[in-house]
Amino acid sequence: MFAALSVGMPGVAQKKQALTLNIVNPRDFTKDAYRRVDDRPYGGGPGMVMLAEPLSKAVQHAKSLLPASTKVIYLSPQGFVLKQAAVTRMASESALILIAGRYEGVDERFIDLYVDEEWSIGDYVLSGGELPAMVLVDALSRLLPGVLNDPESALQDSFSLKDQHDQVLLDCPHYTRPDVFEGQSVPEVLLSGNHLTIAKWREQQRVLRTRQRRPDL
Ligand code: 4FV
Repeated sequence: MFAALSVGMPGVAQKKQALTLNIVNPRDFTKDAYRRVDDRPYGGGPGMVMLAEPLSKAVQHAKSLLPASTKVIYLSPQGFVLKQAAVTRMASESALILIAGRYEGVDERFIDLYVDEEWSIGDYVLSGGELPAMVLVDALSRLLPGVLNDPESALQDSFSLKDQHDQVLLDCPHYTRPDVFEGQSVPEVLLSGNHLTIAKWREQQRVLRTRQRRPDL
């Protein structure tokens, strides 16, 4: 699954040596023949729970290769819902250890002993924490210095944009060639070459779109 991180922005970030990824498999830290990483839940109930031991050994191994202050982040639906502000804060860390769980979740004692922050990519349940971990890596990779060709574009994105009251805004509509597509033309203002008018129009569109689509913002 993690091969997807060798393409796109995470791939670019690695090629530019702005990002180093090490994938650690808890199965490599098991002792039994079946390399078990899960077991049945105390108290009964459906599904399996990830064992604390292999995860703790895997995290200790990862920590041995990283600064002692490295934060351990566990991706789970029980975490804070991830927003751009948190991604921006995380991007300033020199290293992070991301825990991708499976099954019903992990033994709570592992979380209590080793996890610094628990984050969710959204209020829905996936089959594993690998995609959430990769989502976070992707969001982080584009914020690392020297990764985006035009650093401006990171600032121009939805959720990176703030209005004059520091409110988060959705991004404005974007257009490219041809100037007429299936009978639909491009807003005249964008063809005017007047950068001030264009900037004003884009700002108005951001505010309008945010009000219409995300009144919660
Ligand atoms: C999830 C999320 C998520 C729950 C059971 C993995 C799955 C399985 N992680 N944001 N939403 N995780 O659904 O981060 O262990």
